[in-house]
Amino acid sequence: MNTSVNAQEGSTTKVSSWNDFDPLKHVIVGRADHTCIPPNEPCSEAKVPEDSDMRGMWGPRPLETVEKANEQLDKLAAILSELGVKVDRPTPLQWNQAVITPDFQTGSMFGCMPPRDVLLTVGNEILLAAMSFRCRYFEYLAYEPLLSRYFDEDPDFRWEQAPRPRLSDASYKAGYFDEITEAERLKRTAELNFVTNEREILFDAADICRMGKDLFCQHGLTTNRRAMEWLQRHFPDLRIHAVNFPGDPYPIHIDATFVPLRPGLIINNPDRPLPDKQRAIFNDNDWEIVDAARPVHNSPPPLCYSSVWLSMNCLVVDHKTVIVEASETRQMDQMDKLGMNVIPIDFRDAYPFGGGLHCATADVCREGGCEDYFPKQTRYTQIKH
Ligand code: DAV
Repeated sequence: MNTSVNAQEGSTTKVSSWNDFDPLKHVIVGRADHTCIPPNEPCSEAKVPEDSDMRGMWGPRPLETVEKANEQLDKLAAILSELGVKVDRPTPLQWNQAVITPDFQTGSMFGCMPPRDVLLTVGNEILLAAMSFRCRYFEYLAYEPLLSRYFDEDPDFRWEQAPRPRLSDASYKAGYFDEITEAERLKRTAELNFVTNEREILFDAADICRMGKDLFCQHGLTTNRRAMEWLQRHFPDLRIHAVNFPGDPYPIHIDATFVPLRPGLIINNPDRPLPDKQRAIFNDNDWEIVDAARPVHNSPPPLCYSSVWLSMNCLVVDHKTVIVEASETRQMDQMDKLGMNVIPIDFRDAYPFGGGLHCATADVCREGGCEDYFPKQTRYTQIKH
């Protein structure tokens, strides 16, 4: 362990990652310190299911749960180091502080366990997302020391920030969650009717699935169409696609729904299938979309935002190796059958802090370049026609 850490010291940073499956070289693993359950705000009820134990609660999470989550995050970092992957960690803030801007106030921040939500790595660029949750407005500060270092160490690194949203009440549909039923949620997902409106550019990085020249963006509670337009102008050489998953009553982040394992292969949440028309681009380019295995658990751990489908929120280390949560035996078996070597790791204590193994990491470097995996384009998903 120590030798591999020492061997990494002094190595210069190279920021470069075009997808979620090429051999992983350098990654950020989140930390649970000081994580809070944020107070209600116009969009946060989006994420808290009707029967959740988190309803009406806010404030710092219990210390023993923070310690357990950090143990599992540290273990993930250690395993990645042993695999030869360079690992960096964010610098947590005291998240239990109010956020006050000219446009809004909220009682606390959130945390820095899921770096995937805020950092979008595209080639030699790391783009800080324009997140729609007020409690996450200053989350990027936890990554500033790392980004600053990458900037000094890699002369080609592009450190970018999407337009900062104002997040005033005008950015949200008033009363969107008032007495909303699950059936109504599903109807609205199918109709592309979400809590945010199109007044501002809003997206979470975890809504974007990177596959070389093509970025597939989930239109949902945390990402709007205007963000996709912005991303298309920001990355003029790439193709931005809008996808959505009508079976998801809480469409937040694509990485427990649509997860590529290697070029040509994607696992898709069977409760949230990609609509037929949007499948055309995958079929036309000989990509296989298979139903993910069903989760082992019937419910998420206590005080968790995410669904049981964190089972498929895996971290692909290379085209043949994947890290999966250790209790998710069905998902592990499926990975095995799909020709992947599985590294199991206990991670359920980290789930409540913002997600699974993919959420808990953000790419700095993977081998490989910007491939065109989808030379045959269809009009059904593309933002620019
Ligand atoms: O199924 O709850 C979780 C994704 C977290 N980044 C879900 C999505």
